[in-house]
Amino acid sequence: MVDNREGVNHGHITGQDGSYLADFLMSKGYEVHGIIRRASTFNTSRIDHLYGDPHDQKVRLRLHYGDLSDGEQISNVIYNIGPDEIYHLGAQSHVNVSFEIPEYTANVTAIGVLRVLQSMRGKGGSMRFYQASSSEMFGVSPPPQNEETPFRPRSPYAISKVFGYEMAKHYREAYHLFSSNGILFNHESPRRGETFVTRKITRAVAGILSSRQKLLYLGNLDAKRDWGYAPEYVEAMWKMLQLGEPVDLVVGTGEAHTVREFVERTFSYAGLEHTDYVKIDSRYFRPTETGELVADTSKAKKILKWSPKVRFEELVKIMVDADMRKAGLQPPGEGDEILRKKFVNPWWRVD
Ligand code: F7E
Repeated sequence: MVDNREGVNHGHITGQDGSYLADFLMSKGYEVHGIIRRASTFNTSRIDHLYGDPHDQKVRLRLHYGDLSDGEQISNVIYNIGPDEIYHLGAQSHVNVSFEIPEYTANVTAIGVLRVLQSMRGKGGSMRFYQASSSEMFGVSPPPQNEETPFRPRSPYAISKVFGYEMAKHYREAYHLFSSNGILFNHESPRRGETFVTRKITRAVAGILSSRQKLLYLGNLDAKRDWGYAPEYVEAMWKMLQLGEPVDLVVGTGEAHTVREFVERTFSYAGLEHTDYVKIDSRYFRPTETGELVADTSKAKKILKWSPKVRFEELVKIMVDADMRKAGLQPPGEGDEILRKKFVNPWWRVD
């Protein structure tokens, strides 16, 4: 256990990865500071189980208001806390939405990284920085993709992520910051946002079974992705910052499946016939799609000694069980069983 260490989990502490990372770091004894955006509705449901009364001196999770579009505030927070580690997970992270709001996406997802790096540089010291880079950056480069694969991004989101990646590298080379890029392929969980395709599908199944939803509208069923289980990926993030040197690493499962396969597995696990419920709606097609994205994780296996335990079909079951439970239904339970077998003492709250 590491005591008295601080980790700023920047930006998306309220998101899927931020909430798991907060679980993980707190289980390691870290004091965690997260930046949250002001909203008129509560947006902290994923971290409520970690949050205590801020008047209590022993509370090890602190939240600060801030926004990646506001460099001064980011700089103040970093200056005042002086963290040991910064995990930069904040972004406008929805690829399809980035076609609708490209300027906002570039401001937050691209320039946001620069704002954090500049603040770190200004503060000085030996902070370590993790940049949430994305497999989307590979775009139409043929699979499998590794650290040497050229970026051929296909969306404002992916282009913004390439900027962030290059900046993280630039600050490492120019100013010797400990700055690492984790190039993560898709990673999912019951905490995944409801508009990403996996969660949209598993939630729809629970909605159909509980008569709250009739049909599921989707876009490109032929898209192929490398889907892993999110808690395992935040461990890889942390491991990257414990290395002797900063690195850029690809993190994924090495196995790709189509959206259609995800649909088929999800519906059949829940005892439904997908052809009765799934319809295609062109609004979910993107103006440009990536090619097949599949990770070549040889470098991560060697350097990090990291390899994922949860495979595609298991991920489906874990997500369906959780969504059925949330809908007040009794799940088949195979997902729960997989979790019990593979993770004896999970450090995260199992949903
Ligand atoms: O789409 C297809 C869609 O939105 C996956 C983000 O975390 O991972 C994520 O980006 C695939 C695409 O994730 C629907 O066309 C079909 O090919 O779940 P997604 P994403 O775009 O791969 C990367 C690594 C990130 O960095 C991102 O931040 O599914 N698809 N029908 C659909 N996608 C959505 N969302 N909705 C549909 O109805």
